[in-house]
Amino acid sequence: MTNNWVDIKNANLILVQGGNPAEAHPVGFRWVIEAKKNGAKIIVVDPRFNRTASVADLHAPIRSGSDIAFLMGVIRYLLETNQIQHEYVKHYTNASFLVNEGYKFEDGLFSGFDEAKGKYDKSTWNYQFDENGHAKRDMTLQHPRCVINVLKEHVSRYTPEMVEKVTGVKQKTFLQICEEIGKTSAPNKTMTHLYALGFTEHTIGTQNIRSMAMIQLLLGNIGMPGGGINALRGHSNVQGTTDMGLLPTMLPGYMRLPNEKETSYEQYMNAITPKDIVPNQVNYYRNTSKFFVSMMKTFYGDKATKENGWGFDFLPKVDRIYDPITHVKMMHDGELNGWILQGFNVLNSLPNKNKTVAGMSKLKYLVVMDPLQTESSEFWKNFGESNNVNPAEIQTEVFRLPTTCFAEEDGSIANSGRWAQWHQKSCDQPGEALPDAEILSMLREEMHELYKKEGGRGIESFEAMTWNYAQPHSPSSVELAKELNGYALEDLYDANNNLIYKKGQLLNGFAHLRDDGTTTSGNWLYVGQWTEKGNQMANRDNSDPSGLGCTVGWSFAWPANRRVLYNRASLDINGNPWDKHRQLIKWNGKNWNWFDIADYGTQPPGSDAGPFIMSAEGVGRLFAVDKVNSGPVPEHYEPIESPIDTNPLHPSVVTDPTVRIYKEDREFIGSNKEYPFVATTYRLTEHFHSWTAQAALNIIAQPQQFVEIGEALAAEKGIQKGDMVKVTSRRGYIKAVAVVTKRLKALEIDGRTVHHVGIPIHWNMKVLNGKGNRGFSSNTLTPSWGESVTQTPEYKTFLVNIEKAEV
Ligand SMILES: Nc1nc2c(c(=O)[nH]1)N[C@H]1C(S)=C(S)[C@@H](COP(=O)(O)OP(=O)(O)OC[C@H]3O[C@@H](n4cnc5c(=O)[nH]c(N)nc54)[C@H](O)[C@@H]3O)O[C@H]1N2
Ligand SMILES: Nc1nc2c(c(=O)[nH]1)N[C@H]1C(S)=C(S)[C@@H](COP(=O)(O)OP(=O)(O)OC[C@H]3O[C@@H](n4cnc5c(=O)[nH]c(N)nc54)[C@H](O)[C@@H]3O)O[C@H]1N2
Ligand SMILES: [Mo]
Repeated sequence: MTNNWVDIKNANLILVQGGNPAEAHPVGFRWVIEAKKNGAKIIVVDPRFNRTASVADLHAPIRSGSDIAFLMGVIRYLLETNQIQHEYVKHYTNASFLVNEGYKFEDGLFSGFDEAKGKYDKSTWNYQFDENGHAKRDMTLQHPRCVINVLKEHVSRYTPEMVEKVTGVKQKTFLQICEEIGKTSAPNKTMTHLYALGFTEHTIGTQNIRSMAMIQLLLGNIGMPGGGINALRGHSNVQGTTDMGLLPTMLPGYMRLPNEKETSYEQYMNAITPKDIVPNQVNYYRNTSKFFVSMMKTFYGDKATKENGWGFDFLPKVDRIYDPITHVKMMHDGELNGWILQGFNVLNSLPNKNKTVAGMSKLKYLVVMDPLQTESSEFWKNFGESNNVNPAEIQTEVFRLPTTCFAEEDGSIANSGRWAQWHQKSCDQPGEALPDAEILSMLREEMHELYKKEGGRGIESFEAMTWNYAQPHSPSSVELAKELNGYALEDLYDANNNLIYKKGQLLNGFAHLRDDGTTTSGNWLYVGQWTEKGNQMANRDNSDPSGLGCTVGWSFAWPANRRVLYNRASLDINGNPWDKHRQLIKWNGKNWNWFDIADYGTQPPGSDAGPFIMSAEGVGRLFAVDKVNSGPVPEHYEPIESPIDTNPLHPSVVTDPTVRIYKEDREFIGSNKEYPFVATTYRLTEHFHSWTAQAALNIIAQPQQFVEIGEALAAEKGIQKGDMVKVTSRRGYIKAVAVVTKRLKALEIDGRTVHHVGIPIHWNMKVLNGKGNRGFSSNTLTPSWGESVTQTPEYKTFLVNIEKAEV
């Protein structure tokens, strides 16, 4: 979230598009209700009339996978009707920047497409530069190559008629929503946008989010209390795991691992540190070397020296993408022998379950670290139709290492609003379970012994690793939290030669990190979480002098305990608030800190430096220079499995050409002749993934696997509520009870009637239904192709057929 949960109460309009917080985030949803009590309107754009829609002022049923057409239509409306926050757009976005003359968009493709590689050469997706290497701007916004004019031209095709044709949202409803959104272009009105997987789990996920961010920039809603673009995260600490770089190609604090071609520290650092392209900007990522070197000092201690590029050669180098879908492919190709699943129930979570099972059957060994007995650890068992395998043919050896769960450990959890909150252990774990950190440490010790005996590749990195814990086999949460925060390795002095830290002291903030080897920090974003004053994550003062939910005495929010990111954008360039009732920061003669911690440093009012300090331009991007793989501005592409076979905007380019589809997965693409209905998968409040399957109260509340269909589809197929149905995709089939509902309506798309089939995700082969039958995994049906930036599979839009099952 750019903002935080409590801040939602400050919004005038809440747009929920791409999520269902009433069901998936019922506790945080109280802040939506608070906003409603304060007079806010709620709009839900979702294929289903879900529980969030039931408390909304307006619900627009939309075809799953078509949000970009809707959002580009909104941008067209805002530009046509002149409902944008002009001052904000002019000074705080790249609207005035001139776009490279070589950039163009024609017949569904951006400039630079390489047909053979299926990739874009992004060199024209950039600005025009002057002789000093600075981007050219026209502050009058008149030049035809100004970003705002290029954008106007791009969105001109997204008329209300086109929006209806692609998305199924009636023009009247669409325009009603546009009108409400447009009102928040007033400097003292804000919209917040809440989203989760309805936006991300598509082959166009990154562009969905970008579209919304662009709308919020045009309206001047980013940096404002009650505004922002707010990702509602999934598992309680998934925010923390991404911050810590748990993706296979990432490092902590959103730095990427070096790739194979980067052979030195200097080369790598040069590639990941943005150059100034507008003079006098904060460009905070200019400090990347300080974050990186401090992290390497944490990883490798004295072994990381200036001479060896801070231990650059100890790091693994990336040669290809390593996401779980790729792991499964590698198993099929015989390139992967073993897999460690730590808190990962792949049989419930990865797409195309039958392919996953076939891949795992080729593994020599599988290690499952989990507090529960999971489907994945029993993938080799025959569960009848829902897992039809022959155990005799599967030679994979499975090791189960039972772990504790959060309530059995001390530690911190970072929520969607970036608050790291400390919690205490409530009870001991049962049986042989051990904390994850202890299991990993024991594995490390065993590996170390083996290395000592046998040697082998990677021994240098392994031996260079620091491991300074009181009990090396069992690091404590406190030790780990302090290590992440970071220390001074020497006495440290500021520019005026004043002592700021004595050697060995914990650091207060990332501004003190250095790239000369005198500081450590496991993750620059978390510096300040545990200082010499103690554990900041355990702070529990919820006083709110701002009245805006800015409780800086409660927990630690990264970065630097800031509650609203880009908060400098809530004031005009002279430092006057856009809304005097919504002011979090103000100039105090030295800096901007007031109720909130400002992210703008010490530039006085009237400074040239833009408020978007993390972009080299200092402004928000309405045109994304060379960042996104599928285009600098979002464009509607059909899902890989499309119910209409064409793209009404450009019939010659139907789907996004950059989507990642492995060759063998092409045979799994279903056609709408065989599979005419659009399926989408989602959550129910009463279950958490398949964890709750054996918990009596959850099973009582929601006993049986079901799928939802609208009345028109039920009538067409002769299905009655309560009938057992079979839902089939090109990947496999599931059986479930039919729920026939008014909440899913047939939509008219490009002259065709399109029906949705709604499939909750919680059942699996081990999960019992009320009658003692096993369930089926919804992921038997879903496809493995993924988005070109994140590789996220298209879980939310694919094609199925449905028929009455023979009982
Ligand atoms: N009770 C409970 N809560 C949970 C979880 C759980 O299992 N149980 N899981 C947690 C996790 S890991 C996560 S990531 C979050 C997920 O939180 P959410 O993303 O909110 O949950 P979902 O139910 O997967 O999907 C949200 C909505 O997206 C809609 N949708 C589908 N396709 C589209 C589309 O193309 N466009 C639009 N606009 N909407 C679409 C669906 O109809 C659904 O209403 O929930 C978390 N909270
Ligand atoms: N079709 C479809 N598929 C989806 C989705 C969808 O919307 N539709 N959503 C996707 C999303 S958003 C997500 S997040 C994934 C979820 O995919 P997974 O991450 O596989 O999610 P879970 O089923 O929650 O499995 C996590 C496992 O972690 C274990 N666990 C809990 N606490 C601990 C701990 O402290 N230590 C260890 N080692 N283990 C622990 C749990 O017992 C559980 O078995 O599924 C994805 N798959
Ligand atoms: Mo998730």
